Amino acid sequence: MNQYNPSQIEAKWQNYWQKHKIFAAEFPSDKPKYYTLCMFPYPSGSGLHVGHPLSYTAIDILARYKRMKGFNVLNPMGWDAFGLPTERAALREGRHPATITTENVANFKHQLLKLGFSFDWDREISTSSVDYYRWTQWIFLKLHEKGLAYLAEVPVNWCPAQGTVLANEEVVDGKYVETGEPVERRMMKQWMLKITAYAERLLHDLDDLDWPAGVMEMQRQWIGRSEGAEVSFAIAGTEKHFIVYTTRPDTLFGATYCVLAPEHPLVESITSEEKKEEVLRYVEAAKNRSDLDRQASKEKTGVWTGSYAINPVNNERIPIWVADYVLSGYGTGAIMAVPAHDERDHAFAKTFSLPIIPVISTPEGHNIQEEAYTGDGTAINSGSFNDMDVHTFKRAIIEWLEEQKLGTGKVNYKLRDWLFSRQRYWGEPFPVVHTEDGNVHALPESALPISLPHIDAFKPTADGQPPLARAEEWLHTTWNGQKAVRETNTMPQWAGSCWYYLRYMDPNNNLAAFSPEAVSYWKDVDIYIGGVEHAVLHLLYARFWHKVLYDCGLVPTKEPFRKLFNQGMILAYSYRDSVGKYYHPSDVEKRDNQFFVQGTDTEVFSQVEKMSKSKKNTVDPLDIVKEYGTDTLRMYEMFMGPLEQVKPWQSSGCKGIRNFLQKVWRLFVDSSGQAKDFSTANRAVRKALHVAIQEADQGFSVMKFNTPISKMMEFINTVKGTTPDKKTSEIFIKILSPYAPHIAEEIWSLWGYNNTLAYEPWPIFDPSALIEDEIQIVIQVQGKLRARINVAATASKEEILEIAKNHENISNRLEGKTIIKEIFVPKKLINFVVR
Ligand code: ANZ
Repeated sequence: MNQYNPSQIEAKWQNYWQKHKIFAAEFPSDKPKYYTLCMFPYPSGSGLHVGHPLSYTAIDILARYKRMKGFNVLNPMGWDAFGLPTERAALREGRHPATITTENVANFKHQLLKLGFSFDWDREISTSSVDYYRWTQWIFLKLHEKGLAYLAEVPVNWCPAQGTVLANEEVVDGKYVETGEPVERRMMKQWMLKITAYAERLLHDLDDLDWPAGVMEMQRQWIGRSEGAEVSFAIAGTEKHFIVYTTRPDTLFGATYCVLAPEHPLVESITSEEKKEEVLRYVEAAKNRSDLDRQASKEKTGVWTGSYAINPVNNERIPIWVADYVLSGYGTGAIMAVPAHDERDHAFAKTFSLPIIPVISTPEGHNIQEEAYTGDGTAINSGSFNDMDVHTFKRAIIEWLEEQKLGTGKVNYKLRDWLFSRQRYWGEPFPVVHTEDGNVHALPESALPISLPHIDAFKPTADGQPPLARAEEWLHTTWNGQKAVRETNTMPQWAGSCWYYLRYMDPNNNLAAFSPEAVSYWKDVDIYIGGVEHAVLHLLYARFWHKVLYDCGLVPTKEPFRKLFNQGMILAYSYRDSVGKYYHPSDVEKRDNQFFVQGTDTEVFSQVEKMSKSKKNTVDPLDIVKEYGTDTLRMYEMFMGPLEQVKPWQSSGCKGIRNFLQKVWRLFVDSSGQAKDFSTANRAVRKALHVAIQEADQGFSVMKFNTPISKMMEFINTVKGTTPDKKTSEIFIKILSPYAPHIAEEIWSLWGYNNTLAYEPWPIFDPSALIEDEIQIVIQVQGKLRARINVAATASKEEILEIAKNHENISNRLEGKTIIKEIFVPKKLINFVVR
């Protein structure tokens, strides 16, 4: 075997690792733990593309490094296997979601095994397996026990074509993002989780996390804490009043009208006879608009109710309007409008010619009739509060409102409770029954698991019941002797991923979700890597469940993921003709710097885009493995650029890495496939080696993997084709091993080692190796050359003088004399002038 032959080497080592369970995490263990985690994949029908291994490779390299550093590493993999896309595929293909899931998982696993990741496959989990989801149901019971799960009639996004409700994030412009099918608003009885009870902690505990600033900011925005006041407005000529929420109580004197949300309970009773028809029509129309839509819309619409409110600070009568830019689900569903200082109110006031009165001083030249002023300033037109700065004013007016019993200070959150049920089949059944008397009962733990029954029709029933209503036998049960039916909604896909990192700690436990011993050893995830698209939902939901489990005394840490890293997306070149049709890159040729469909005159244009089947630009990692080998694929993914950067894939870029690995091979392996003889130590080579160790060490602390690879390349160039000494060679193979583990294991074994190098101690960086080669210094006495000395290039003046004075040719000339001058020319010369 004189050639570097990755396909042979790689299969051999992958089998070896599997067979000997080399990467099984120890438990119990005396070693310190390190828990690395990639966001587990959704096993879709299209398999992995070269974007997936990016984060897996980075985590794998880190996991391998930590093992060599003496940690007991937990590096697991599993499947986020429930969910709507599989159910849709099942409908399309006329097959069962369970069958499709099994097939897709097998395909994903086959691909992952070929990529040489050091996962502990004995800990593999799947959220759709009953051994897993019985514990998801168990956690639901905990939530229910704590009053954090409840049924409520809520407005939902109902997609008639899919026959299910959708999450807010799944609806854009009134359409289901996956299919473009229309979505309407409906009131439905749904399971809700009270995530709002954790709003303050979810916000506060962000401060202790080592997460990307952008992700934390997105969570802060999503939680949306604001401080302000609730203020009571009387309705003129009645005994009634309503309460508004405002973050700017300091602008109360500038309120020139009020607005109720169309859904506000007072709308009907305060609307005057003449206005009734118009108002009702408006309220009806608003029903079909989503909150997002209502907020985003620049055009302001609304209707006057015919009634007036009394502004509590100046007793002015101001009109009460109904408008859909005020949402019923936020604050109190009613506002005081201050057009001078709020952009939305300003736009509305302009549309309906309502007065705009400034109450905060504006900068020179600002025309308040043309544009709202939202900045700071001092109070004007505000009675006895005039001249106060806004911050003092805010505190003072809240105090005054509280004294007058007209209002109170108030903190609000944008965060809403989590709509936790779906009218779908392929999800976790709720451990809940409904008895004939209309009561709802959470089942006891002993009733778990509630298995998902096998049914073949996944569309909701004709009367709008979820598909599980068809599972007659499963559906009917009893509760304390009473007839009962099971809950037919299922949990959303987010449920399974809320706690999977805990199950990996103790995946085969069938008496508990995880043992207290396992969780007290593994604690939390040391580093979690995944796409930034999960910045809010998954990461917020998982944090919420973790905190509930913490409150139940079931986990020892307040937060699940100590450090988070977002890898950048890998894009790919796609080719499209002038009418928008995509072509596979292999069907495209380049002529005169232009691209054409092979053998035709149809010009195509190249673009860098997200990889997708429809754009024909996905690259299968196994194709790269076939052509170049897994080690090359792994290293190229890391060498493309900083891990967090978005970058385009170029298969041809693998050639450089492949050449590098070929050089490594030839350096250590002779033409008969035997390890070459080592040579003697060389200072320059040792320096290049330690530069590479240093760069690798620093890289691991910040997830930087491209520059360490270039230092390894520099090492190979410095070596210039002669095998270094034994120690240097072994250290080099060790630092290469996390990146290109197969070739490293092979060379290691050619050196006669029988064991994997996965647990060999990681080399220790030696800063002295970086010291430049020595320099020569000329020493004179009375201007005459008397000696030459070699010193380290970094030696100080004092050190050099010391060495010079002790040199035998010098010391005898200085003896009995007095040095009157020491002439020192750095890096060159010393001249002692004596008397
Ligand atoms: C008067 C005012 C004057 C306001 C001003 C702002 C600026 P955040 O920060 O998002 O909490 N608001 C209150 N409830 C609302 C609802 N249900 N739908 C739409 N808007 C609502 O914003 C709170 C501000 O948004 C509140 O403060 C209120 O307008 C509006 F110069 O009150 B403000």
